[in-house]
Order: sequence, then C-alpha cells, then structure tokens
Amino acid sequence: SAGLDAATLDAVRTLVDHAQRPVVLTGAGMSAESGVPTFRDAQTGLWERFSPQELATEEAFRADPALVWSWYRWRARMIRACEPNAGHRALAAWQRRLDAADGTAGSAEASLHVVTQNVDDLHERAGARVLAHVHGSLFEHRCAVCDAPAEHDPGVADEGAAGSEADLAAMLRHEPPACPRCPDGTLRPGVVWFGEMLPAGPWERAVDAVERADLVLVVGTSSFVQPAASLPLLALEAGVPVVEVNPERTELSPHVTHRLAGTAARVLPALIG
Ligand code: BJW
Ligand code: ZN
Repeated sequence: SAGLDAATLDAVRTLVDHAQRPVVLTGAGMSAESGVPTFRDAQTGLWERFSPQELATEEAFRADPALVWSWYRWRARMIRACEPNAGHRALAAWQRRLDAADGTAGSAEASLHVVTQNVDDLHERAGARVLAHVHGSLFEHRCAVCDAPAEHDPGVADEGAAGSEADLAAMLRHEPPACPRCPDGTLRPGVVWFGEMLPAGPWERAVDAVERADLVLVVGTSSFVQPAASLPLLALEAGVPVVEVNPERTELSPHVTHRLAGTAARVLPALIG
C-alpha cells in the first residue's frame, strides 16, 4: 500500500531477524481485522450509542450496573465469535521461532514478550503467550466490593446472533451476578477502567520487558491512553529501537525509529514470514 515503502520494510526486517529480546506492544488495531471494533475510530451505531469512553468507568458501573455488565458480556460474546488474524498468527510464529532458537520454550524467560492493552484473548488463541494484559481481560471477573475472583464463568445471554445489535438489545439489562464471598457485592469485569490503577504485576513486567528489549514493535494503538502510551518512550530512552505499525499517524509517530504505514494483518506476516 502507499506509505509502506520497501526500504523501510527491509530495514525493519533486518531488525526483526537480529532481535533476541523483542517486545510487541499491541492495541485495538491488532484485532481490527478479526472484526473487533477499535475504541476511537469512527464506529457503527452501537458504538456511537454506547461509547467506550462513557461506559468504561467505575461511575458508569455504579450508576447503571446492568447496562455496563451487559455491555461487557455482549463484547465477550462478540469476541468469542471472532478469530485471530494473520498478524496474531505471525507474532505467535515469531515467538515459537525464538523459543526454539534459545531453548526457553514455555518458560518465563521467553525471548519474545507480548504486552497488550487488549482485553480480548486473540493472541492466546493464535498460540502466543502474553506477558501482560495491562488493561485486564474480558474473561476474568471479580467482586466490585471485596475483589474476590469469580468462581465460574458468569456466562452470556444467547439470544440473537453473537455481536449483533439485536443480540445486544436482547441481552441488555442483565444484572451482574452476586459475589461468591461477601453479602452485598456483585461481580464486575476484570478490566481497567479510566481513573483506575493498572494491575501492578502486569505493569511491572511490561516496564521491565521494554527496558530490557532490543526491539519494540508498537502495533495498532493510538498511543493516547496513559500510562500504556509511555512504554515505547521508556524504550526509546533506554536506546531501544521502536517500530510503529499503524495505517494512521499517532502521537508516537514523530518519535519512532521506523514507521510502517499498514495494517497488522498485512505488515506483521511480511516482517516475520
Ligand atoms: C490499526 C488497524 C489495523 C486500526 N492494523 N492498526 C485527563 C483526565 C482524566 C484522566 C486522564 C487525563 N489524562 C490522563 C488521564 C489518565 C487516563 C488517560 O490516559 N486518559 C486519556 C483518555 C487521556 N488513564 C487512566 O485513567 C489509566 N489509569 C491511570 O492513569 O491510573 C492512574 C490514575 C489513578 C487515578 C486517577 C488518575 C490517574 C487507566 C486507563 C484504562 C484504559 N481502559 C480502556 C478500557 C478497557 C476496558 C474495555 O475494553 O472496555 O482500555 S480505554 C481503551 O483505550 C482500552 C484500550 O486498551 C485503550 C487504548 O486504546 P487503543 O488500543 O490505543 O485503541 P484506539 O481505538 O485508541 O486506537 C486504535 C489504533 O489502531 C488507531 O491508531 C488506528 O489507526 C489503529 N488501527 N486498524 C493496525 N488493521
Ligand atoms: Zn465480594
């Protein structure tokens, strides 16, 4: 495509071929070609009616728990109906290749680290291990009052086609289930809302990996939401080359070592294949 120039692609391929400790930071654009809507791009009706910026907050959950709970269950169900794309598969293949090369397969010393802002499970379903879900997961739940983890998958309503507008309309207004431990609590999704701290373990693992990396790829994020957007800047401060893969320019673009203006499912297989 226009903007994906051969010289840059060659330069990045060389970095990829030599990387021993690459870190790949992913955002919503990573899953766009799997059919998962991003947060800030122009959206279809549903996402205009129920904007993530308005619903992804603790205030929204307190004001209308059923709406927020149902919206998350609807998204979980939509994502179950999506499949990993060629970009997810290329990253998993690169991780396997590096594992095989240095004998760390399956261990905590894995040589390719995936750090994702995404709450979906498409990296895992493509066969990659994820070092850190810094914004949590749609498939974990805990009590909003006492933090007790959910004992069972709370399930999703199954009316209508998964992810469709009819499906959302049918399942809206399901109350969140009661906490398994405390008397008054209800479950909430295990995601990080605006104004909440990132989970300490995943955040520390992400910072550590980025500072020790020899190459950082930033794929499909607007680099708008803090503190995740600061991770590539930490890498640059540590002298690590940073490559951005995104069809659009972002706030990070002026700072990166190389920019590949293309989509995740097109560019990543071309780099790694
Ligand atoms: C493609 C593509 C293709 C398309 N291939 N690419 C001022 C006021 C209030 C708060 C703040 C403030 N300034 C800073 C803050 C803090 C706030 C923040 O950053 N806000 C910004 C809006 C300014 N951050 C926080 O609150 C964080 N916590 C925190 O700071 O704690 C300390 C603190 C405590 C108490 C008080 C204050 C501070 C928490 C942030 C949590 C973010 N949570 C969400 C929701 C998760 C749950 C859910 O899914 O519902 O995480 S928001 C949403 O944004 C989600 C995402 O992970 C995150 C990032 O989005 P992402 O991935 O970048 O997606 P998009 O849509 O933005 O971009 C997609 C990109 O893909 C685009 O660039 C496309 O071009 C590209 N693309 N197709 C490749 N095929
Ligand atoms: Zn509880």
